[in-house]
Amino acid sequence: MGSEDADANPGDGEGPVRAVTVGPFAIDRHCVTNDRFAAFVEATGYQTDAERFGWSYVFAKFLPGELRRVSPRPDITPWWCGVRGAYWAAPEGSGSGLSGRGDHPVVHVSWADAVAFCTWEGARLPTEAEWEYAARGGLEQARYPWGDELTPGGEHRCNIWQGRFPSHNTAEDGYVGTAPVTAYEPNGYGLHNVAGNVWEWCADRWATDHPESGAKGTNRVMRGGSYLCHDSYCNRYRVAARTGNTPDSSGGNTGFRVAWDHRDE
Ligand SMILES: [Cu+2]
Repeated sequence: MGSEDADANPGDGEGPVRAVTVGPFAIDRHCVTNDRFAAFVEATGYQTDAERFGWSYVFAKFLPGELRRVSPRPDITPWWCGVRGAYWAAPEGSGSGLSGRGDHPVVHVSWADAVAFCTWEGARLPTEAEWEYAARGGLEQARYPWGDELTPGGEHRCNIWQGRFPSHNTAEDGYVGTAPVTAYEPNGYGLHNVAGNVWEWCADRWATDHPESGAKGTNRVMRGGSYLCHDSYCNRYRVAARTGNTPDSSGGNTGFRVAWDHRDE
C-alpha cells in the first residue's frame, strides 16, 4: 500500500510503501449511481447534508452565467462555486436535474450521507486499505489501476481533465463532467473508474502518518481523484493518491462505492 512517487503531493502521506493486511471483503464494481441513491431516498425520506445546509460546491464552468456570478468562491480554489440549492438531484443547482445521468455516480453526498446509504443497504464504506487493494486490481506498485502508462496505446482509461485546467477541458476522454459508472474498461478485479470520475469516500479518518491505532482527526479519507484532476494541478488520479475532507462536506465531484464483509457470491 502507498507510494513513494516523486510527484506525489508532499503533504498527502502516500508513503512509505508498506505491507498492510486486509481481511476477506466484497466491494462494488462501481460507484453508487443516481438511480440507486434515488431508491434509498424514496424508501427512507433521507435528507442529505447539502440539503440541510442549503448549498453545495459546483464546478463554476457547469453553471449558467448568472448563477456563476452570484455564487461565492473559495480564494484558493476559485473554480468552485458554493451554489444554493445544489444537491444530489440538482447537481448544478435549482433548475438542473438528473436527466440522462441515472447511471452516473451520485454526487453532492457527504461522508455521513454515504454511511447512511451503506447502512440502509446492509453494507459499509470500504476502509482505505480495502479500497486501495481493490483499486490496484492485482498489480503491484503500478502507477494506475491498469499499469504505469496513463493512456496505453493512446487509449483513455479514466475520466480526468485534458487541456488547460481550469479554463479549458478538451474532453478527449469523452467527458467534461461525470461519466457513467461503468465507462472505460475495468481493472483486473473488475472495478470501474477507481481512478478519476468522482472522489470516493472511505471509512477511515484522515492522517498522514498512518498510526497503527487509527487516526484521531475528524476528517475522512477520499480516494481516486475526479473528472477535475489534471497533472498541472492535482495528479491524484494515481492509484496511491489520497486526500481528505470534513465528514459533512459535499461537492459535484465526490461520491462513493459500497463494501461488505465477506459474502459468498
Ligand atoms: Cu484531483
